[in-house]
Amino acid sequence: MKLYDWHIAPNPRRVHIFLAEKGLNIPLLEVGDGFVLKQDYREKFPQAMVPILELDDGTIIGEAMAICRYFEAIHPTPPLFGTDPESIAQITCWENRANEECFLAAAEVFRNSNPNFADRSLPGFADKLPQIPQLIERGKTRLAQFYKKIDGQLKKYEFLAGNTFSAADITCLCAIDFAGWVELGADSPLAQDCPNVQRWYKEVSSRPSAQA
Ligand SMILES: N[C@@H](CCC(=O)N[C@@H](CS)C(=O)NCC(=O)O)C(=O)O
Repeated sequence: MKLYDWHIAPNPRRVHIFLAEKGLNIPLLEVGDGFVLKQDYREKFPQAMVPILELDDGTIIGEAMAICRYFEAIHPTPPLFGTDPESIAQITCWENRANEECFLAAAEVFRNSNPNFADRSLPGFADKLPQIPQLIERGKTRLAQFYKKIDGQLKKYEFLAGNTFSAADITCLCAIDFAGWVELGADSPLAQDCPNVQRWYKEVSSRPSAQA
C-alpha cells in the first residue's frame, strides 16, 4: 500500500500522527509541488486532495479519518477511536467538532486571505473558485468560539473526548497548528484566556507522534 502525501499539508498530518501512535510505517508518495498538487496526481484523482491511501489491490481510500479508521480496524492497538459505545460516540463527536469548527474555520481564514490561493479558495476544485474576503472575519469568530468551547471540555477531562488520548486530539492538534499558519493558533490572543487549552496543547504537542 502507499499513502499519497503532501508533507507540508495539515490533513495528511492527521494520518501521520495516527500512524505514529500506532507504531506503523507506511510508504509515502509525495505529490505536492509548491502550492499545488502535481498535475499527474490531479489527473489520476479528480477529487484532487490529499491524503489518499492506495491498497495493493488498487483500492482507493480518501479522507483522513476514513484512512485512520481503516488502520484502526486492521491494527486495533492502541485504540484511538474508543473501546465501548460511549467512548466511541464521544470521540466521534469531538473529532467531528474539531474538524468542522476548527479545521474548516482556519481554512476559511487561510484560503480566503493567502494570495497563493486566489481562485482556489476551496481544495479539490478543478474550476476557479474566487476568494471571499468576508469569510476571513467569520473564520476568526468561529475559531474564538471553538477555543472557548474546548476550554470548558478540557477543564473536565485530560483529553478532548475524555481521559484517553484519541483521534479527536489528533484532529484538534492539527487544526490548531493549521490556525497557527494565520496567527490564530494556541499562542494567539484568541486562545490566551483558555488555560485548559494551553495545558492540553503543551501535553499533546510534546508527544513524539506530534513530530510525525
Ligand atoms: N476532508 C479532507 C480534506 C483534505 C484536504 O483539504 N486536503 C488538502 C491539504 S490539507 C488538499 O489536498 N488541498 C489541495 C489543494 O489545495 O489543492 C480529508 O479529511 O482528507
